Amino acid sequence: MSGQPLVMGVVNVTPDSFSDGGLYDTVETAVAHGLALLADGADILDIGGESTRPGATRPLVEEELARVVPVITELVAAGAVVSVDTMRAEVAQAAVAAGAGIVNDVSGGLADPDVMRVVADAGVRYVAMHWRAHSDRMTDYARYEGPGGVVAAVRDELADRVEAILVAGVAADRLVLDPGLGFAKGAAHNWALLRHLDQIAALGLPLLVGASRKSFLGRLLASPDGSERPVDEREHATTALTVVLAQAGVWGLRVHDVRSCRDALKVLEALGKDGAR
Ligand code: PMM
Repeated sequence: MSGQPLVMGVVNVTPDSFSDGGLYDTVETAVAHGLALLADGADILDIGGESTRPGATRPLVEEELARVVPVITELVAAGAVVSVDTMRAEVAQAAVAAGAGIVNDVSGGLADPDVMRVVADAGVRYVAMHWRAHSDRMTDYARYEGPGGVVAAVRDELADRVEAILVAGVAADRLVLDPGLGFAKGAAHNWALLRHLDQIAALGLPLLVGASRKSFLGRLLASPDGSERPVDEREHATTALTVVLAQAGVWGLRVHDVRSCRDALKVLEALGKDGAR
């Protein structure tokens, strides 16, 4: 089947996300941002209340609920397809009750296995990302020394998650995988995964990729003195990856700037070069 990737716009209702922490951390600013992303052409809004930047500490579950549920309720009422970015069953449950149609679990069910039960019971879509540990210690786990390196490890660890998720009762046609760029991965690991994404796609499930503004792009674009390009100046590199990933046939792109992503996809469409998914 030919088609363009779905564009998932990021709404981080957090004080401390790496890309936009503190910009949309009230219900009003988060909803306004979500509506702006919708106007820019987002297919899905991904609402998150926990920052996963390296070193981040976790919010209380009550804090996470208070951040995301009112925002989801309002954006669903505005007609958005909403995904909730959470690793907690309690939050996934409340989000689904508020109308979220997708649970985006960066831990792929490892942090709180009950998330898989919530997803199975609700029949919603489940994005399961490759993950090894919470953000306060994930850099300790960025080691891939087995044969095949990071690509084989991510493929095999995701295959294990698929098995557990299906056993938990999630339907295979509800499942999307994500290689988890930047999660227990250094820049070289991210590039290797992007170079060999076909090996992850070979698991036979749709892929979501979140490359937008991540620090491996900041490092790629570093100034001669070695300082990383700031987060808000990584958009052109993000757009270049949008083009490459769309042509690789991914199911979805998780991005902060929906407009530039949508523009790039329009160019591909005009050229008849949409990916196959
Ligand atoms: N990255 C972040 C948060 N959630 N979810 C998925 N599925 N894939 C990702 O790559 C991903 C994610 C971190 O980025 P942010 O702080 O800008 O949200």
